Amino acid sequence: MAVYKVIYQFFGSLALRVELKNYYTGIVYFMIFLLNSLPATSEPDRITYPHLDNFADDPLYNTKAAVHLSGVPAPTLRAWERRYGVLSPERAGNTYRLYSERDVAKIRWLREQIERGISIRQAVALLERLDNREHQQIEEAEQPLSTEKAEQVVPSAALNPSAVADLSLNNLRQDLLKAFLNLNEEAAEKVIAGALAIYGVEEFCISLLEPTLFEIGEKWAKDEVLVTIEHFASAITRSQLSNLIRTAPRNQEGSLVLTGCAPGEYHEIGVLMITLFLRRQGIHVMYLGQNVPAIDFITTIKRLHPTVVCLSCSTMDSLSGLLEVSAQIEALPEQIRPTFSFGGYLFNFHPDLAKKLSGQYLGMDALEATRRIREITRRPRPNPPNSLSERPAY
Ligand code: B12
Repeated sequence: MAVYKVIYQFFGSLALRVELKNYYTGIVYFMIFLLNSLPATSEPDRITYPHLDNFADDPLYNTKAAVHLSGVPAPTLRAWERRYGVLSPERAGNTYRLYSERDVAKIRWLREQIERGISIRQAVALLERLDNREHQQIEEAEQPLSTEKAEQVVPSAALNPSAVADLSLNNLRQDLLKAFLNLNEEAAEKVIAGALAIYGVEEFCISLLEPTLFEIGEKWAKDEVLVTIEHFASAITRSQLSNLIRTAPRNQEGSLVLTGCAPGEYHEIGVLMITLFLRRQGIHVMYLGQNVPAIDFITTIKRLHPTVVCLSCSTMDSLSGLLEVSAQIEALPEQIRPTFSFGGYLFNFHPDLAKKLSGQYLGMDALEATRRIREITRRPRPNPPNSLSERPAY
């Protein structure tokens, strides 16, 4: 790039000197300028083993010092110790934690991985793998980031000592609720990033997002908050889930599961969670969106031959839409008829309704639904359609 700059400056000054005002020459200079501003192609991002054996293992630093040296706040360190067993600082006199140089190197390495978009769970697993390799004395202990199916998370606020004090789920729920009620996007994203640095994706969804939205819904129903707050909270949640779905490893083979909302249904966050969990389990899944008309479900089923169709229904008003899809699926030839399955907020409060519907009720939450769908996809299909292997590309 520097070469272009020199050429550009040289010709630029030459052009000035001879007062060359030719239009086409100007374009050539402009293109050189554009080339100059192109980003340099970079090497694939590499993850390097921290060579922990090079660091002393003697217990030296108290928590305050370890926080200072690593830039990772104390609650995050304790959570990494408790949940992932990745740190085991000695206890001085059975009370204070003492971290070694090696611990600090490890913490810094984990911090770097999270900052580049890997979840804490994956970073810990990767460290273990690299550690094992190192100890088996296999030479190649480095690998490109692109081969890791990295979960993209927002660079974490949990790594900012001043940003997060208490990372218990209870506290995170309160902080997230507060951020939503204050329409504070930055604060909400900090809480979310903090939670994702510590908790697994499933726990993050079920134990943080779901109860917080429930709380918002209760406040909305009691007229304590405006609908704008509800929209704001669901927009942020939706975008986080979409991000996690987009960056989860995508399997394009095997039994296909179509997920979506019944005709007339706009509550999609629960079924987005199911989509995410299925994708994270390596299941071929495609989300079709909110308020999908029955006829469009049927056309798509005929085209893609899914094994399972999973629909969400949260309100009584969309129950008729759900029934319509169910009836139309029932009428399909057996060869292409997928298992029709359903669930949603409505059935959590009216379980008897679920018994009256034909199709498979998948249970009260996204984890249970994921387990049951997984079971269905593992069963052999009675009469697989001939064209299954010729499923069109999409
Ligand atoms: C966000 C929200 C909206 C957003 C949805 C945005 C979006 N993109 O999804 C919008 C603004 C569109 C909306 C609209 C309405 N909403 Co609303 N909404 C909510 C709110 C606050 C959160 C819902 C949510 O996403 N929760 C988080 C998810 C994760 O929880 P969940 O949906 O319960 O899902 C879990 C389980 O139910 C289950 N599950 C969910 N789907 C599925 C599917 C399957 C297959 C299975 C097995 C399981 C399953 O697993 C999930 C996770 O474990 C709830 C409050 C609440 N109590 O939930 C009200 C709520 C659901 N809404 C309600 C109402 C009344 C409405 C409206 C009628 C308001 C209106 N007058 O316009 C409309 C109806 C729109 C429609 N036709 O669908 C009521 C429903 C009452 C009822 N029982 O009928 C609630 C309960 C609010 C309240 N307290 O009164 N809403």
